[in-house]
This record gives sequence, C-alpha cells and structure tokens, in this order.
Amino acid sequence: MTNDGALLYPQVTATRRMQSLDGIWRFRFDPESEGERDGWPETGLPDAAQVPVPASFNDLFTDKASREYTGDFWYETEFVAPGEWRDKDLFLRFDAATHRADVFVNGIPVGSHEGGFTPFAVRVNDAVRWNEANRLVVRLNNELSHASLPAGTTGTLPDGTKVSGPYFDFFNYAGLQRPVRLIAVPAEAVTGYTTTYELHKDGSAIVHYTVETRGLRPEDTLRVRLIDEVGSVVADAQGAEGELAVAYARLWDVRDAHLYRIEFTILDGTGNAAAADGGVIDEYHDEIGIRTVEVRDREILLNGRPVYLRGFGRHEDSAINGRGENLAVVTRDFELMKWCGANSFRTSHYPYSEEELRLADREGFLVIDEVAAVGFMKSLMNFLDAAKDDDEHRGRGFFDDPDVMTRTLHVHKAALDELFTRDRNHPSVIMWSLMNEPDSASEAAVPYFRAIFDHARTLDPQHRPLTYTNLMMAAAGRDRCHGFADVICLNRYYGWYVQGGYQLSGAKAAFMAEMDRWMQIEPDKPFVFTEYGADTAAGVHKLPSVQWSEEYQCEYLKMQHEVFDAYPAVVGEQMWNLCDFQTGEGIMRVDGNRKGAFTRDRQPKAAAFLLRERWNDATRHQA
Ligand code: GCB
Repeated sequence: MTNDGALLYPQVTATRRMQSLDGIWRFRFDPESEGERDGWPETGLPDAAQVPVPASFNDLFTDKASREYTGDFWYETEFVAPGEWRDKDLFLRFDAATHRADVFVNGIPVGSHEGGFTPFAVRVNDAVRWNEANRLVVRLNNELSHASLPAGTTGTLPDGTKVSGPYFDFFNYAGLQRPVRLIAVPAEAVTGYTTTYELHKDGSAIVHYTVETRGLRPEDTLRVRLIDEVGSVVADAQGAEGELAVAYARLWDVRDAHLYRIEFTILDGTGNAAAADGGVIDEYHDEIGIRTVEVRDREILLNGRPVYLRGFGRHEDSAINGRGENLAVVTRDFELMKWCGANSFRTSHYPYSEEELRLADREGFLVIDEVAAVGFMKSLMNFLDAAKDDDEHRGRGFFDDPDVMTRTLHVHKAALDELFTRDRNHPSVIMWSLMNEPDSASEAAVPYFRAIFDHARTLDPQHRPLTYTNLMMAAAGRDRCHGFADVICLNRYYGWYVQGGYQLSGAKAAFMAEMDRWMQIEPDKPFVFTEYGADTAAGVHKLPSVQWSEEYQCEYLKMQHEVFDAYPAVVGEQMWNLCDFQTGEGIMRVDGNRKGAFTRDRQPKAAAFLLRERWNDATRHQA
C-alpha cells in the first residue's frame, strides 16, 4: 500500500486538496463471489440497495440474513476528478474498510488492503478520467480466520450460508465504517514525520524531529516551524532532521493539554519564490504535545511525574450505525468520561478513528492504543471454554496452529506498522497494547510474543511502553509472557465470572491471593487494570442485591477498588465498559454486553455515580 502523503491525516492547505465521498452509496451482497466475474467493477452493481457511508451495514436492514451476512459485499459510487488537480497525485483514502478491500476505478483494479481499522490510500491518476464522472467500486469481505485481526472462524450452515464465529465478545460489524475521501497531494511532498521530546529543568524543551518526504529535490528547502496556541512562531529549523528549541515549553499534560502546531513547508529553491504561491511546493501541519512518557520502578511517569489512570475500556458502537463513525456519540462519550472524572481509556479492541484520537489530544486524555489482535484464543463463548489445561485441550490452542507463526504473525506485524505510523505523533497515546487476552498461558505463545514485541520495539521513536492485556485464565503463575510487557495489564472478573453474588467475599480473597502472587513474580513493574466489570441490566433494582442489578454492580466495583487500593503497584483502573455494547447473540449476552457504566444510549446506571465520586476525590490520586 502506498504511503505517498495521503496517509497523513487529510487536510486542505495551500498545496493539498480533498473532497469527501461520504453519503449514500450503492450496496450489494455477493455470497457466491461472482461480482468480479460478472463485471461489476466495470458495469456497476445490479439491483443495488442504498446505504450510507460511513456506517456498518449490519443494523441497517430488517432481515437477519443481512445483519449476519458473512462473505464478499460491494459498494459503489461516482466521483468527478477535478481537472485542476491533474498535476498532483490523486488518491482515494479509506479511513477504514472492514476487514479487507479491493478497489476498482472505472473497472481498473487500483489497490487492496487487509485490516479493517487503519486507513489506506490508493493512487488513481492512471485510472481516472479528469473532469468526468468516474465509477468507484469496492469489494469488501468480513470473513474471520486465524489470520484475521480480529481472529475467529468462518463456518457454513447446512444450506451453504457462511457464518462468522468470532473468538471475541463484540459484534463483527463491517463495511465502509469511516470516511472516504478523494485527496490531491503534490508530487513533491511531505509524507510523514516523527518527534521526540527532551525536557529541561529550566522549563525549556527540545523537539527532535524527522520528516519523511518523496520527490524532494536537493535545491528545495524543507522548513519546519513550531507555533504556539496564540499563533507565535516559537522555533524554526530546516532540513529533514533537526531540533526545535523551545525556550518556555507549555507541556501537554493529563487533562491539561497544550498543543503546538508543527508546520512543514517545502519551498522552491529554483528561484521561483516570487511566484503567486510564494514558492510553496507543499505544506502540511499537525498538532503535537510536548511531553515525555516513561515507565520507571513501579510507576508510569508523564513529564517525570507519576500518573494514575482512571477510565474505561470502550467500544466504537452505537445503535444503527454499529461501528460506523458517529461523531455525536464520540463527543457524548468524552463528555461522559469527563463527568465521571476519567483521564484515560483504551482503544479496546482495535484502533479507533483518527478524529477520536485528535479529541483525546485536545482533552488531555491518556490512551492505551490497541491493535485489533483480539481473539488469539480459541473460544466461541468468551473465555468460559478457553485456556483449558486438560488433556483434551492441551496442544490445541490458538498458538499451536502452524499458520499462526507465519500468516497471523505477518498480518499482525503489518497491522502494527500501520497503527504506529498513523498514531505515533498523538500526545494522548502513552502506551501500545499489542494483543488483548491472547492464550498467554501456552508455551507456544512465547515465540510469537517474542517476535511481536521485538518488532514493535523498532517502531516507536518515543519508545512508549508496550503491553498486552492478560486474561484471568492466564493468572499469575500460569502466564508465560508477562516478561515481554513494560506494564502488566490485567483484565479481571473476580465476583462476576467466578464467585459472583453472595460469594463476593470469597472472590475478594481469591483476587488478593492472585495479586500477592503477581507482586512476587513481577516485583518491579507497574500494574493497570484494563478491565473489571459486571453485567448489569439498567433499571433492575434489588434490596438486597442480586447479580445483574444496579446495586450488585456497585458492590462489585467497590470490592475491586478496595483490592486496587491495597496494592501501591496498581497505577490504573479502566472499568469495563463505558457503555453497554452489541455482541453476537448467545446465552451469555442479553442483546449485547451489559457491563456499561452507561447504557448503549449513553444514560447512567448507578455505577456511573459511584465512579464519579471515586474519581473526583482529589485526595485519592495524583493525576
Ligand atoms: C474480556 C474481553 C472483553 C469482553 C469482556 C467481558 O475479558 O477482553 O472483550 O467483553 O471480557 O465482558 O466478558
């Protein structure tokens, strides 16, 4: 896939153009995979439905076969390629096509992409007719396998219909779930950049930068400027690599975000500077935050000071849109998190939209950025039947599949490359999560972890901490992979999946016994709870409590918090989940997972008030 300047977050500048292709597109399922043979890329989709982009397709229709559809499906629209953009490189940028896509323009294949949660761009200059309508047709596919992120299986019903078997606990929403844009970038262009930060005791800072370009002629100048929030240029430099010295740096901090605009300009060095465009060949800008992140002893340090993470695991999930980008819901979620006193979240269980991270940057939220490596555990029923260590299951785990060390590893590394490239400059990203709840108790997981962590360690110039989230079945003493992580992230459900209800005191004892063990096994690392929660049906009240009532959710949370507070090595708590969310149907879920502090339509359960009280208690934690 190309990275020719179109993968940077899209913007219009003096030299760049873009046009949204969002709106109503034509849509059609293709269960027999006949579309290409039948010429749909050239002639368009016969008998097409009308659907919105961006959105998941699943909850738009009224029949079950459409909601559950698994296989190939197609989208089609038309766009005019403006003739004034002829001298630029023209790209189609898909912010997310879930889970894989092949793109055709006027019948010509222009590119493909694997992975449903990171953007890709395809160059279309050779396929378009300028100033005319062009047919854009995209084939998507949402099948799951051991080499898809997220992982699962694709089965067939007796009548031959394909059916998804997710190894994960969220609905397998699919489609063009984020914006699609036509983008024009100069042939000589900025294609990416990185920064690292050095803070000094006197309040000054150095921003070390590198800029990636293509087609840069030796006679041209690459100018880099740093501009503060009132519009003053505070530092400038030239060249593809350098330093920006800031005399009085306003640091980006947790819930106290200060952003600088970093501006890259390629200036014509051939004496054209008097031209109408001022000799500007390309211009791109972004917002960065000056801050450092470090794990030392048993703490996560932001700008050298310990932070305590308060917040949530979340999902991009809402009624009708499914996983389709819904900026009103995103905004509401930030308001809910702020109301609770949260300062952090994890992008469980896939990279969230770029708009979402930009909001986090501006709001000063700390983000654990997770790749879609979820379901690395052969379990179709959440983790109830997973990680069994009996004879029947031994040697049949996810990592024992020989394809995993080859195909899955390859797809996973590529997904990490894309995630790190997309998100490396967000100040909000303070840690990378490389997997959610893999079968880390199995011996076969160890070489896989080594390969993935070694790879990820090469990707981030800021060397932010790397982690994965550990599941309960790979508890202290059973997990074989925690040595790879910089921070130990635990997903724990004592008092829900085990020893729930009246047995809560037993759950607490078992929880503390496990924590005591962890303190010995990992004496030097900080711990974050990346999940803890209890399913709760909003509006169900019981005195005394029973499981699923709002009262029980509160009792459960209180118990968890007592355990966290007993271990100084615990430096964060992210409750599962901010909101109720949709999952596949089954006996474990009542129209979805109900562990939200808020309902799916974003109204509070009693637990939300409990969190608000705890997280707004200024005496409790530093950050
Ligand atoms: C987990 C998973 C998450 C589930 C959650 C639950 O451990 O990471 O995806 O939704 O448990 O509610 O069971």
